[in-house]
Amino acid sequence: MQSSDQTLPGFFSLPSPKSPDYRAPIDRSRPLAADDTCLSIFLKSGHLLPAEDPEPTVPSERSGRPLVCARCHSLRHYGRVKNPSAENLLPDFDFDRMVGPKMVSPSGPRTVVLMVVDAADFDGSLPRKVARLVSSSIDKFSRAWKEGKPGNVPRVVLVVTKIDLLPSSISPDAFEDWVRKRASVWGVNKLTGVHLVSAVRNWRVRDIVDHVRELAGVRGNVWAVGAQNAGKSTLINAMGRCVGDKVSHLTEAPVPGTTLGIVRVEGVLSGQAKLFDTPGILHPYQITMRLTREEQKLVHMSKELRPRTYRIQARHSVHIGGLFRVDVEELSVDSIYLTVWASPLIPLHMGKTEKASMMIEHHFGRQLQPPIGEERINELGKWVRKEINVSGNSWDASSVDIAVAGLGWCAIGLKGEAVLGVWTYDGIDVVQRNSLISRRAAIFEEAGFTDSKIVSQADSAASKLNRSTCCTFGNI
Ligand SMILES: Nc1nc2c(ncn2[C@@H]2O[C@H](COP(=O)(O)OP(=O)(O)O)[C@@H](O)[C@H]2O)c(=O)[nH]1
Ligand SMILES: [Mg+2]
Repeated sequence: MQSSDQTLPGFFSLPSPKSPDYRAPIDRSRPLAADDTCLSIFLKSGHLLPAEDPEPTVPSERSGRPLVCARCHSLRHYGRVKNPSAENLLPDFDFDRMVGPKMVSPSGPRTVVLMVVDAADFDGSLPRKVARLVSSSIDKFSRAWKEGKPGNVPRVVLVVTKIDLLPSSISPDAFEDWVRKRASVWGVNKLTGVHLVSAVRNWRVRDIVDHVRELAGVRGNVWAVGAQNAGKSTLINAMGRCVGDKVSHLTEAPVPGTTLGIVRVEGVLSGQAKLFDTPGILHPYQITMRLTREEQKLVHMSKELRPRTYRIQARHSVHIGGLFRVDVEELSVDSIYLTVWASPLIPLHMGKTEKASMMIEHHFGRQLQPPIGEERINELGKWVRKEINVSGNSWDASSVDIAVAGLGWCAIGLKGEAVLGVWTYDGIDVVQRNSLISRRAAIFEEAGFTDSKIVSQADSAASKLNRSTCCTFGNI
């Protein structure tokens, strides 16, 4: 933290007046310790010191209130960073250099990898590079172990969080089965455990604490890893609440990149075992990474998701905001069911594919948000098509999902075959997978725009513009 320039990250304004025994919040003569909850660029660049000096040195610790920098204060209380332009000054956290080698060292204390994945964006948020790294070191160290050489085989615990966003009707056993199969597609198949939790609702968090404590023993290192915004800090705070209140509170916010460096969390594990929160891994293929804060608010899921279902024929298209479009190009049957699972704040549109290309020109950035504003369309990238072939054998349930990283997914139900053209911005990941939720809405959506505040505001702005144009012409 620093107190000299409030436009730069880490700014902390000193309280005044100061008592005679006041001591500066930061001893600038030494680097910050690894367990400081607000981290500076020091930590981002990896200059960690073991936390050896637990003496209270700052006034807020004495008063029992945690010391936070202006950035964390703004994130905690207002859900946004204090100075967005200063964010660019923060160097990217080098996960491969700073965390990777520590997680897979052949000797030293046992490593437990707590892989945190967002239930509502499973494929987009699963940390693929961590998956590859731990899978290869499990293989390597298991072989070494068998040959009598040192081999510190990492234990991987997969935590699927935010399950409160999924419909409560979902069966936990079927969901766990789905999670294991999906994880193994990404190479995560040697799991020590799978936990399905909600950190905000405190569902099954205690089980993780017990499991992780057991795995870490008295000396192990537990690394919470995951994509930005997957829910790591919220989960660790919930774990802390389970064990008591002598736990450092981490800043959590719906803003990618909230946590800046490695944070050692005190009080959750026993003995000398250590728990570390890490900065989210950047997944450039998640659409949220390209959105502004206001656009992210529209995409952010905060409540249990409700299905929005269309019965749709060939040569028709469904838009999810101005971010994703599905064209039903060819069908072996009359129609298919398409169910959108995404934030209810995103407006949808269904209509003929022949009119879809003019939707970009006339409605993206207005009725179809995000993007907010037409000028944002080009900033999001090139609008590209990918072909997906799907087949199914039931009219009663969705069988295939088309998941869009960071956005949600479309579930498809059909008894036959279909060729779909899916459109989004270049580089955004779109994957086909077995359906996570097979049910659909009881009442179907109609053609045109879905009812929403965004659509009605854009419509009234457009008709106002039309009226004023008519008046102008009328006066001529
Ligand atoms: N609905 C729901 N939201 C969650 C849950 N856990 C985290 N979130 C939200 O997800 C966003 C990112 O959480 P955070 O812990 O900061 O993610 P991190 O970047 O991985 O540390 C915040 O808006 C959280 O409130 C959960 O269990 N359920
Ligand atoms: Mg965090």
